[in-house]
Amino acid sequence: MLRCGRFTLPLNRPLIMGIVNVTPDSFSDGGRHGSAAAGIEHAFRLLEEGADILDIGGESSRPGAQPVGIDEELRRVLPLIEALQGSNVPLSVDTCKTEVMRAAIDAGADMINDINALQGEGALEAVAGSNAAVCLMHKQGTPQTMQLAPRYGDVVADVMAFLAARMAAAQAAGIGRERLVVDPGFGFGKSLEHNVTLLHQLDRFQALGVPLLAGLSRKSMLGQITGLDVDARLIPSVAAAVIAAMKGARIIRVHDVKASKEALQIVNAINL
Ligand code: 7PJ
Repeated sequence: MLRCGRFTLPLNRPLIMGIVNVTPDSFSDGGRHGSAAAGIEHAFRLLEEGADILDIGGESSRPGAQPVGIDEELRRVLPLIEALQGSNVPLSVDTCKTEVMRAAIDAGADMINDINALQGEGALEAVAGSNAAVCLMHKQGTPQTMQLAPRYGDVVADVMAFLAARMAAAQAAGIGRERLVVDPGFGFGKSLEHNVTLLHQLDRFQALGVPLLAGLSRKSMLGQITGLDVDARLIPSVAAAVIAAMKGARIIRVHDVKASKEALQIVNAINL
């Protein structure tokens, strides 16, 4: 079970987290959802397709992306939180800014998805004073520089040690384990070999004892393997989602909800 704001989520089967980007420079939708109205429309489509959670993001974290200001990020994200309040699925907000976390939680967000694992000033406290869930993700470096020269001793052990330390920090700040999710952060300061090793050994992360989130949808590792452009990575993305689910991921973060859901129905039927 995951305590997630207004919801308590059963995690006996993998849940689909649908990605709602409200950024003009999003890596894989070219900014087609760059306005609040377009973002809301896209979110409703993902709900119709069967998304179990929506992940609303107002700042692109693709490699090389430029940061956005607090006001601009709030202008992008808050209208969606408000418009989607009645939709009866948990609303996650993808942000690493403490001010955005606070405002999002006040507006009704059920989960904070922080690619910076609450390492920002005041971030632990912003989440601790709520009942929101939080996803603690690993990355090496910053989106501006992370793909230049990623280095690890043992990538799985290093990423697990980081996540264990952030779980301890979160719990020390008063965020109970029942609100924690962890994520190895595919593509965030990782070479193709690192990403492949993490996916191959994803089951090891279950030892951390909290639900595991995996985000592989349309990522460049899939392009490196197949040679396909970002808009043509549906089938590789679904294959990666299936592998992640079979290795124990309990939340799968995807752009293509309908196809992912159909594929995971088969995984669920076989795992029963
Ligand atoms: C992830 C994310 C991920 C979590 C992004 C993209 C880049 N949050 N935000 N995990 N990726 N928790 O979608 O390609 O892998 S943005």
